[in-house]
Amino acid sequence: MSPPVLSTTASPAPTAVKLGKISNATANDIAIKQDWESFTFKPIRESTVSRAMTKRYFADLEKYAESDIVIIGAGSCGLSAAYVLAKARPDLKIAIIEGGVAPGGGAWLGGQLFSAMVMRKPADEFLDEIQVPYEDEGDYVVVKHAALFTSTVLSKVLAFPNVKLFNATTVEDLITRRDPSTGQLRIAGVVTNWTLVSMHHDDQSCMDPNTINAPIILSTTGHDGPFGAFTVKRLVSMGAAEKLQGMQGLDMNTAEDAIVKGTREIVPGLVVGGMELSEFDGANRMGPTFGAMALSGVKAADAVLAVFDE
Ligand code: 48N
Repeated sequence: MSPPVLSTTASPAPTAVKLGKISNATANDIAIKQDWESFTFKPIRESTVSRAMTKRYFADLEKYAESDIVIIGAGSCGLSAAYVLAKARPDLKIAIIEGGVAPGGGAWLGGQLFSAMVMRKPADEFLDEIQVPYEDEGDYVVVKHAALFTSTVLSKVLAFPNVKLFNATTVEDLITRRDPSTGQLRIAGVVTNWTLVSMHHDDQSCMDPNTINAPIILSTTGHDGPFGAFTVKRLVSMGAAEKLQGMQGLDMNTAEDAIVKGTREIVPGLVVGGMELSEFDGANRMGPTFGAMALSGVKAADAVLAVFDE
């Protein structure tokens, strides 16, 4: 594709942005003809922009205060699960809480600084489902850039009308219930705050959190790190789990099967998937292969939906 050629001769006629030949389209099909000399946007008042954003955000906060499903962590596992859940159950309200401004977790690069993403079969079936192209290498496939997978699954998740992503928002605690007769703990929602506030509770006056009630939570907060493995660590600190087994050394073949097979509801109301599970179960890490993240998300969605089938 030849680079766009901007016509440089000033002329009274509209200066057209002439695009080079792009696939079968002609320049006229997609050229944006503007009279750049007299170009101007439609007028707006700053408060209109503010109201356009805040009206929608606070309507979403009100709507998702009672969610059907909360997913903690919009990494490759959480997003894959969100895609399956949103497509399977358009009647359910799904809130995704993501601590970073940018969702996607560790799936923007394939490994170290290398951009290609490897997924072992049968994870190619998920790539087919979300229509991400790849090179077939026999037992595994290669997506030419990890960001192609992550941006594609993210864009499809965000397009579902029953999904709301709350990014730059951190889950800093869990809502819990105790069964009055058995005393069994059940997770019944999440406690959230702006991530910047969550990061600075120790050095600024207390700012209380917000809450979201939901009958089922899927936690996919990744392996240990500044924010990683949040939920399983919180289970331990509240005495709901004895201790974390801790993620083990790298062994691709062992790790990926263990994570997918181990994805499950670990306490009533809480499903854990992805690398967060390796901290809980003591599974190996797999390093730069992502098939287990996608399929752990698919299996997590099954575990979540089972709650609604009960
Ligand atoms: O990408 P991650 O960290 O987690 P997963 O499990 O989706 O994918 C893991 C994968 O990227 C690997 O680690 C690969 C396969 N490597 C394995 C290996 O051997 O090293 O995404 C977790 C997301 C992040 O975006 C965090 O910002 C977010 O969860 N997060 C939270 N969001 C809200 N509240 C929290 N408390 C929280 N903690 C983490």
